[in-house]
Amino acid sequence: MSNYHIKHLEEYYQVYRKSIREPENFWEEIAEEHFIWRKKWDKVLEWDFSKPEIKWFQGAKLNITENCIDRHLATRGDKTAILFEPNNPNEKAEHISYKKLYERVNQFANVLKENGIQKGDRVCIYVPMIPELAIATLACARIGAIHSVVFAGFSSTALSTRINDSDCKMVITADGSFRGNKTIDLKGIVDDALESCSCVETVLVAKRINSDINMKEGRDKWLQPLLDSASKQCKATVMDAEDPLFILYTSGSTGKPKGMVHTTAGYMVYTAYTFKNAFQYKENDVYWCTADIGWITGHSYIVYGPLANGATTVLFEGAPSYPDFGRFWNIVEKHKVNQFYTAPTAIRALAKHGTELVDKYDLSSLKVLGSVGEPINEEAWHWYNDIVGKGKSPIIDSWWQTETGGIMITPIPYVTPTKPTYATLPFIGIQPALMDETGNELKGNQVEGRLCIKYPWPSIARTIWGNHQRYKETYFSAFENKYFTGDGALRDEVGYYRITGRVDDVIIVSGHNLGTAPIEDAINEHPAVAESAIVGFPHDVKGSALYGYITLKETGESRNHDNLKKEVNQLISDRIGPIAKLDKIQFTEGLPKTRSGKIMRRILRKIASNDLNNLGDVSTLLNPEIVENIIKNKL
Ligand code: 6R9
Repeated sequence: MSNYHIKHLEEYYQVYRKSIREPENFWEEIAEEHFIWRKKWDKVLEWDFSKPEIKWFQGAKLNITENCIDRHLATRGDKTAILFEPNNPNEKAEHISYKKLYERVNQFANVLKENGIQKGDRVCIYVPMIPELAIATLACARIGAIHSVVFAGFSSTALSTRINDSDCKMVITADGSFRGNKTIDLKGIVDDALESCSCVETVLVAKRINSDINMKEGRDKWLQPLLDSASKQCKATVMDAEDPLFILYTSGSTGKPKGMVHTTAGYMVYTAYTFKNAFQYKENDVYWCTADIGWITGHSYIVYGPLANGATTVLFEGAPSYPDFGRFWNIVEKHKVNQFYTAPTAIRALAKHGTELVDKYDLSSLKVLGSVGEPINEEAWHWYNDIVGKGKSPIIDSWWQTETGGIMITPIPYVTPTKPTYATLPFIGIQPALMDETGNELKGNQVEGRLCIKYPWPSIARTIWGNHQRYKETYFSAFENKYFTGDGALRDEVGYYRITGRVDDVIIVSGHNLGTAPIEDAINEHPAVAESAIVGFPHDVKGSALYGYITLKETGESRNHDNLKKEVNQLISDRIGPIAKLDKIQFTEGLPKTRSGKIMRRILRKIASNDLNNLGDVSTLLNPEIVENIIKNKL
């Protein structure tokens, strides 16, 4: 079938050129051949980045769940759709077939309807990584309700802000969640949040940890009895191509979180197509993405992309460290995982514990290793490539964003030769541009600038919920007629892209623009270093100077910190140049991270600049306690 599954580099270039020369014809062919529609479109694309307005497949009618579930029933009814691996390794894994998924999604959808949810209503899903999370998400899509999944590790304040911002009528949650050997009182957090949310009428509660919780009369209902008595048939609501499918909040550098709105048809087409190619998924492969469905990575590449291809997708409830740091590899062996997709932060955390826990398991099923979320530093890349992949499973370092809906720059495994720390080539249909500060596009290779996209792709977010003006200002105002990503990147001599970090993290030292990624990359090459983050702080002469926060590997061996500092600066000097040497180096036990594993350089920057009264909300961090610790030991 034409162009759907790319198999070699020449084909990539050929299909890429076609997708750029005739984008509408290209996407129309993909949409026509690989999805089911209640009605086809009248127009493939209409767009104007100055408004901004983007519409794909206008006039088409469809339901995404018919594409993700119903159409597979005839050929894949008994195939596992979702493979649930519980937190506790001794609890049995659950194989949910496409047929079973169909029934469970329909039952859930009927429960939503019976509880007053209609097309267009917003439903907040605050559920841990258990099957109900994916099923609730799909159930909303079945009846055209707009889901807003909030990561079930967020605080009650973060939750209530998100519920109120999009006026959710219902919250779906669980009594609690497991995380390693701990439990979290989710329902308690929901109760707190709802103190300040008058829009919520109903709370559906899944039972997971069997804890004793309060149920508010008239508002809270146990989910299971409702599901048990619901019909296994639920007609899919027919949606317009541009009807919102979901809202997903992403934090801005300032102000309240942005509710990115994704719509139905374009999102479906692009996530399915990227999934198939970026992971080279083949029928009967077992695919596992370790992200939480609370992030875009989970939406696009645990739920929608894999299911639209009839894939088997693993849903893991637990943590990489439980019962020990070999858990990921244990699961790969147990379920014979073929494609494995995780984040650099996880790779670094696991690499810290050596190779023994990897070597213990049979990882021969692995064919593709993916990385997403942050720049992957060279050392982590090699560890992943050599130790986990044994040099035979290509790494796809995939760059994309909540706003882009799907993978934008990535190697295609077994097609694009990989290069450590490089996301390599634009995906089919993606037209990147590097811009200088004055708004000129940098043509040719061996240039570095701000990363923009020149032309719409099907899964670009269409707006920010309730604030189109902010959408325009954030993404379409920095550079005329271009989507601005907020990231910096360079293009090497063969046209490969390397993401150098957020542009707001760029540090100007004595007039030189320095990205965070290459410097951290050099530091992390030191055998004693586990992780590092660098930020700028004001300096009389240089304008800004560099402050490095470094965590060390747990080797047990005691190291002389003064020597280490010298060695680290020597490495930076060798790899980048003396200009990038650090003025201050603080060794710390951890780095502040977001729940999705991104280092919060904003907080580190404030600490380095002594701006301690202005740290902002640290409660949504993974490890808020580390902030105090870093302040106490600051230089
Ligand atoms: C999918 C996701 C988006 C930001 C993005 C960039 C960083 C993501 C990356 C990467 C370098 C990669 N990022 N993937 N940086 N290399 N392969 O993570 O979405 O949570 O919205 O974050 O993450 O800075 O702009 P989101």
